[in-house]
Amino acid sequence: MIIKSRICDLLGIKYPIFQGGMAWVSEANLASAVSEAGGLGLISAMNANVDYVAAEIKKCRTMTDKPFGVNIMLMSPFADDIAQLVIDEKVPVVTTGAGMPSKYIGKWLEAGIKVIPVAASVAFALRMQSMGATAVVAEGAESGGHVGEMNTMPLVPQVCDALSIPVLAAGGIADGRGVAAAFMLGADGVQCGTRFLTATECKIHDNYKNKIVAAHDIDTIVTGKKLGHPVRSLKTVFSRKFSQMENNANVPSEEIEKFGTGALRKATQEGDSMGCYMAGEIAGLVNKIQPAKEIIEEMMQDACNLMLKAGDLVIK
Ligand code: TUI
Repeated sequence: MIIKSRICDLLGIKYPIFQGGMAWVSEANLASAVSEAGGLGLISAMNANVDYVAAEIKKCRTMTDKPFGVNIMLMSPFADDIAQLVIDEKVPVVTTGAGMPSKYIGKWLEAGIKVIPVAASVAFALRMQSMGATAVVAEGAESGGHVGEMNTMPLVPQVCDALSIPVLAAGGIADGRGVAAAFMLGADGVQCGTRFLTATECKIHDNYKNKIVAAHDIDTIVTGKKLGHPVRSLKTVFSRKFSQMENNANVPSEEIEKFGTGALRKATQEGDSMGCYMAGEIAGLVNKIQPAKEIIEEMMQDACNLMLKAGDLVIK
């Protein structure tokens, strides 16, 4: 049993499931494992320079010959250079986050790259479609990391109604139930981040994986609203302190910004208690460490079974 959607044919992938491009998390090892398993693996360009991203692309190609993508975080100081690199390297798919990719889209499409921006509102998604985007990821605020204002349940069907290109749902999806629900909302696939944090091939510190496995439903918090870039992460000593600083009118924004600098790296590389453990609200549901292939096949098989069984609820 398999769910085939438009996005599978468009990208040449087996399963309509993307692994989110997570800063300090999504490198060649994880991305290639996801692509090799039939999903779309993504390398995060995060704030890294061209040399780092070029090396990850090369490494990914030694580990899989299946399609993969690069996620460009548009707040990166190297965004212009990475935008050119993906053209030079003939990367099959580019996703973007945390901003407006308008100035690059035309060049990417001309180079034959499939362009899939992350959108957090209908207006943004429509602009992306009008610029020729191949598809969009509609990401709700249940997601980990940088978040918009809309939640997945209301965002996805509204984006689907407004657009004719494929829509991938993201934010709060980590099992077959989430995948089935996304299709019911009109999506053509899903993007998952948090679930892949505990993939065997994900190279983050064990403390990070263990915190995800141990997390409960109410264990995430959004901080950074005052700074203009809200971020969802696990409640930790770091995030509580960050939140306190934000709620104290006497603490200047520069001091808060400084406190947060390097916190994601500390979490992913060192498992430090003062790290920022970005994670989605669905972390409470993620409770085992397993290979990416198992994650994908489990999610897709469960979704197939649920979608078949759903008809039993309908009385004609
Ligand atoms: O980009 C993400 N998630 C991220 S990026 C990131 S790195 C970071 N680190 C520290 C502080 C801030 C960021 C961690 N997580 N998801 C995709 C996403 N994009 N969510 C929301 C958006 C978005 C926001 C604004 C997309 C477009 C947008 O447009 C603004 C505009 O110009 O209209």
